[in-house]
Amino acid sequence: MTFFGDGATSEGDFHEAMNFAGVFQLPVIFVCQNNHWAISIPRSRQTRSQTLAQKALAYGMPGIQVDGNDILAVYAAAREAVDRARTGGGPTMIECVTYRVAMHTTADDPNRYRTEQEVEPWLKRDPILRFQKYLKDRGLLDDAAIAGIEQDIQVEIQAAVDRAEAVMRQPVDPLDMFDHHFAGLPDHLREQRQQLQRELTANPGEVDHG
Ligand SMILES: Cc1ncc(C[n+]2csc(CCOP(=O)(O)OP(=O)(O)O)c2C)c(N)n1
Repeated sequence: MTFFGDGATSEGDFHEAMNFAGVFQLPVIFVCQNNHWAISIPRSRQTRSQTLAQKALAYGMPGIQVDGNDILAVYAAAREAVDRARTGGGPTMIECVTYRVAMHTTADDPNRYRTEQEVEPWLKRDPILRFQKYLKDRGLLDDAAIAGIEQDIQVEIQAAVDRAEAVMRQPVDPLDMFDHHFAGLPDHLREQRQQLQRELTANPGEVDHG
Protein backbone atom coordinates (compact mmCIF):
# COMPACT_ATOMS: atom_id res chain seq x y z
CA MET A 1 0.00 0.00 0.00
CA THR A 2 1.48 3.32 -1.00
CA PHE A 3 0.15 6.77 -0.05
CA PHE A 4 0.55 10.08 -1.89
CA GLY A 5 -1.23 13.38 -2.50
CA ASP A 6 -3.12 14.94 -5.40
CA GLY A 7 0.00 16.97 -6.25
CA ALA A 8 2.09 13.81 -6.48
CA THR A 9 -0.07 12.57 -9.38
CA SER A 10 1.60 15.23 -11.54
CA GLU A 11 5.02 13.65 -10.96
CA GLY A 12 6.49 11.21 -13.48
CA ASP A 13 7.21 8.70 -10.71
CA PHE A 14 3.48 8.23 -10.13
CA HIS A 15 2.83 7.33 -13.78
CA GLU A 16 5.85 5.03 -14.06
CA ALA A 17 4.88 3.18 -10.89
CA MET A 18 1.25 2.79 -12.00
CA ASN A 19 2.32 1.54 -15.42
CA PHE A 20 4.84 -0.93 -13.99
CA ALA A 21 2.35 -2.25 -11.42
CA GLY A 22 -0.27 -2.68 -14.14
CA VAL A 23 2.02 -4.45 -16.60
CA PHE A 24 3.36 -6.86 -13.99
CA GLN A 25 0.05 -7.17 -12.10
CA LEU A 26 1.76 -6.35 -8.82
CA PRO A 27 -0.05 -6.55 -5.46
CA VAL A 28 0.14 -2.77 -4.95
CA ILE A 29 -2.59 -0.45 -3.73
CA PHE A 30 -2.13 3.18 -4.71
CA VAL A 31 -3.94 5.37 -2.17
CA CYS A 32 -4.24 8.99 -3.26
CA GLN A 33 -5.20 11.39 -0.49
CA ASN A 34 -6.82 14.09 -2.59
CA ASN A 35 -6.96 16.92 -0.05
CA HIS A 36 -7.48 19.53 -2.81
CA TRP A 37 -4.21 21.37 -2.20
CA ALA A 38 -0.52 20.71 -2.93
CA ILE A 39 0.80 23.45 -0.65
CA SER A 40 -0.61 26.48 -2.60
CA ILE A 41 -1.49 24.67 -5.85
CA PRO A 42 -5.18 23.72 -6.09
CA ARG A 43 -6.45 20.41 -7.42
CA SER A 44 -7.76 22.26 -10.52
CA ARG A 45 -4.18 23.10 -11.53
CA GLN A 46 -2.94 19.51 -11.27
CA THR A 47 -4.96 17.91 -14.05
CA ARG A 48 -7.89 18.41 -16.42
CA SER A 49 -9.05 14.85 -15.61
CA GLN A 50 -12.44 14.83 -13.97
CA THR A 51 -11.20 12.50 -11.25
CA LEU A 52 -7.77 11.30 -10.20
CA ALA A 53 -9.10 7.74 -9.88
CA GLN A 54 -9.83 7.56 -13.61
CA LYS A 55 -6.09 7.65 -14.32
CA ALA A 56 -6.01 4.02 -13.14
CA LEU A 57 -8.00 2.90 -16.19
CA ALA A 58 -5.22 3.99 -18.56
CA TYR A 59 -2.83 1.71 -16.67
CA GLY A 60 -5.18 -1.27 -16.79
CA MET A 61 -6.20 -1.37 -13.16
CA PRO A 62 -9.41 -0.58 -11.28
CA GLY A 63 -9.64 2.98 -9.98
CA ILE A 64 -12.16 3.94 -7.32
CA GLN A 65 -13.02 7.35 -5.90
CA VAL A 66 -14.36 7.36 -2.33
CA ASP A 67 -15.43 9.94 0.23
CA GLY A 68 -12.15 10.11 2.13
CA ASN A 69 -13.91 11.54 5.18
CA ASP A 70 -16.14 8.46 5.45
CA ILE A 71 -14.09 5.93 7.39
CA LEU A 72 -16.30 2.97 6.49
CA ALA A 73 -16.30 3.84 2.78
CA VAL A 74 -12.50 4.00 2.81
CA TYR A 75 -12.39 0.70 4.69
CA ALA A 76 -14.71 -1.00 2.18
CA ALA A 77 -12.65 0.23 -0.78
CA ALA A 78 -9.40 -0.83 0.88
CA ARG A 79 -10.82 -4.23 1.84
CA GLU A 80 -11.79 -4.94 -1.76
CA ALA A 81 -8.40 -3.80 -3.10
CA VAL A 82 -6.44 -5.79 -0.51
CA ASP A 83 -8.44 -8.95 -1.21
CA ARG A 84 -7.84 -8.52 -4.94
CA ALA A 85 -4.10 -7.96 -4.47
CA ARG A 86 -3.74 -10.96 -2.15
CA THR A 87 -5.52 -13.28 -4.54
CA GLY A 88 -3.36 -12.36 -7.53
CA GLY A 89 -5.83 -9.86 -9.01
CA GLY A 90 -3.24 -7.10 -9.39
CA PRO A 91 -3.09 -3.44 -8.36
CA THR A 92 -5.82 -0.91 -7.54
CA MET A 93 -5.87 2.85 -7.20
CA ILE A 94 -8.09 4.43 -4.54
CA GLU A 95 -8.70 8.18 -4.58
CA CYS A 96 -9.85 9.40 -1.16
CA VAL A 97 -11.51 12.80 -1.54
CA THR A 98 -10.87 14.94 1.50
CA TYR A 99 -9.64 18.43 2.37
CA ARG A 100 -6.59 19.90 4.06
CA VAL A 101 -8.25 22.09 6.69
CA ALA A 102 -4.99 23.31 8.25
CA MET A 103 -1.79 24.69 6.77
CA HIS A 104 0.57 22.43 4.76
CA THR A 105 3.35 22.97 7.31
CA THR A 106 3.99 25.57 10.00
CA ALA A 107 5.98 27.50 7.34
CA ASP A 108 2.84 27.85 5.19
CA ASP A 109 0.17 30.60 5.39
CA PRO A 110 -3.00 29.43 3.56
CA ASN A 111 -4.57 32.92 3.90
CA ARG A 112 -2.35 33.93 1.00
CA TYR A 113 -4.06 31.63 -1.49
CA ARG A 114 -7.51 30.54 -0.24
CA THR A 115 -10.51 31.88 1.66
CA GLU A 116 -11.98 30.90 5.01
CA GLN A 117 -15.30 30.31 3.23
CA GLU A 118 -13.73 27.50 1.24
CA VAL A 119 -12.49 25.76 4.39
CA GLU A 120 -15.65 26.23 6.46
CA PRO A 121 -17.90 23.44 5.01
CA TRP A 122 -15.10 20.90 5.35
CA LEU A 123 -14.83 21.43 9.10
CA LYS A 124 -18.30 19.90 9.45
CA ARG A 125 -17.19 16.88 7.42
CA ASP A 126 -14.42 16.00 9.89
CA PRO A 127 -14.12 12.19 9.60
CA ILE A 128 -13.56 11.70 13.32
CA LEU A 129 -16.68 13.67 14.29
CA ARG A 130 -18.71 11.80 11.67
CA PHE A 131 -17.55 8.40 12.85
CA GLN A 132 -18.15 9.38 16.48
CA LYS A 133 -21.72 10.34 15.59
CA TYR A 134 -22.21 7.08 13.68
CA LEU A 135 -21.03 4.99 16.64
CA LYS A 136 -22.98 7.06 19.19
CA ASP A 137 -26.19 6.76 17.16
CA ARG A 138 -25.78 2.99 17.32
CA GLY A 139 -25.07 3.00 21.05
CA LEU A 140 -21.51 1.75 20.52
CA LEU A 141 -19.83 4.84 22.00
CA ASP A 142 -20.69 7.47 24.60
CA ASP A 143 -19.16 10.73 25.83
CA ALA A 144 -17.37 9.02 28.73
CA ALA A 145 -15.70 6.55 26.35
CA ILE A 146 -14.70 9.40 24.01
CA ALA A 147 -13.18 11.34 26.93
CA GLY A 148 -11.25 8.21 27.97
CA ILE A 149 -9.90 7.65 24.44
CA GLU A 150 -8.88 11.31 24.15
CA GLN A 151 -7.14 11.15 27.52
CA ASP A 152 -5.21 8.01 26.45
CA ILE A 153 -4.18 9.72 23.21
CA GLN A 154 -2.99 12.83 25.08
CA VAL A 155 -0.83 10.65 27.32
CA GLU A 156 0.57 8.77 24.31
CA ILE A 157 1.39 12.00 22.44
CA GLN A 158 3.01 13.60 25.49
CA ALA A 159 5.13 10.47 26.01
CA ALA A 160 6.28 10.64 22.37
CA VAL A 161 7.11 14.36 22.72
CA ASP A 162 9.06 13.68 25.93
CA ARG A 163 10.98 10.86 24.24
CA ALA A 164 11.81 13.01 21.20
CA GLU A 165 12.91 15.96 23.36
CA ALA A 166 15.11 13.66 25.45
CA VAL A 167 16.79 12.38 22.28
CA MET A 168 17.29 15.96 21.05
CA ARG A 169 18.98 16.90 24.32
CA GLN A 170 21.56 14.13 23.90
CA PRO A 171 24.84 15.38 22.47
CA VAL A 172 25.15 14.43 18.80
CA ASP A 173 28.06 14.57 16.44
CA PRO A 174 26.93 16.39 13.25
CA LEU A 175 29.53 14.43 11.30
CA ASP A 176 27.41 11.30 11.86
CA MET A 177 25.12 12.45 9.05
CA PHE A 178 27.76 11.34 6.54
CA ASP A 179 27.77 7.77 7.87
CA HIS A 180 25.74 4.77 6.73
CA HIS A 181 24.54 6.15 3.38
CA PHE A 182 27.32 4.86 1.16
CA ALA A 183 29.76 1.95 1.49
CA GLY A 184 32.40 4.41 0.27
CA LEU A 185 31.72 8.14 0.64
CA PRO A 186 31.65 9.91 -2.79
CA ASP A 187 34.30 12.61 -3.29
CA HIS A 188 31.94 15.59 -3.06
CA LEU A 189 30.53 14.34 0.26
CA ARG A 190 34.01 13.59 1.57
CA GLU A 191 34.88 17.22 0.82
CA GLN A 192 31.72 18.45 2.58
CA ARG A 193 32.55 16.28 5.57
CA GLN A 194 36.06 17.74 5.76
CA GLN A 195 34.70 21.27 5.43
CA LEU A 196 32.23 20.70 8.29
CA GLN A 197 34.98 19.14 10.39
CA ARG A 198 37.14 22.25 9.87
CA GLU A 199 34.24 24.54 10.82
CA LEU A 200 33.44 22.53 13.94
CA THR A 201 37.09 22.61 14.99
CA ALA A 202 37.29 26.37 14.36
CA ASN A 203 34.03 27.03 16.28
CA PRO A 204 33.90 24.48 19.10
CA GLY A 205 31.09 26.38 20.88
CA GLU A 206 28.84 26.12 17.84
CA VAL A 207 26.51 23.27 18.78
CA ASP A 208 23.11 24.13 17.34
CA HIS A 209 23.06 23.05 13.71
CA GLY A 210 19.27 22.86 13.46
C1 LIG B 1 10.04 16.64 -6.54
C2 LIG B 1 9.53 17.58 -5.48
N1 LIG B 1 9.03 18.78 -5.83
C3 LIG B 1 8.56 19.62 -4.89
C4 LIG B 1 8.61 19.28 -3.57
C5 LIG B 1 8.13 20.25 -2.50
N2 LIG B 1 6.87 19.79 -1.95
C6 LIG B 1 6.82 19.15 -0.76
S1 LIG B 1 5.26 18.70 -0.34
C7 LIG B 1 4.64 19.41 -1.76
C8 LIG B 1 3.16 19.36 -2.04
C9 LIG B 1 2.66 17.97 -2.08
O1 LIG B 1 1.29 18.00 -2.35
P1 LIG B 1 0.43 16.70 -2.45
O2 LIG B 1 1.12 15.68 -3.29
O3 LIG B 1 -0.94 17.08 -2.86
O4 LIG B 1 0.45 16.12 -0.96
P2 LIG B 1 -0.06 16.77 0.42
O5 LIG B 1 1.16 17.33 1.09
O6 LIG B 1 -1.11 17.81 0.12
O7 LIG B 1 -0.64 15.59 1.15
C10 LIG B 1 5.65 19.97 -2.54
C11 LIG B 1 5.43 20.68 -3.83
C12 LIG B 1 9.14 18.01 -3.24
N3 LIG B 1 9.19 17.57 -1.98
N4 LIG B 1 9.60 17.19 -4.20
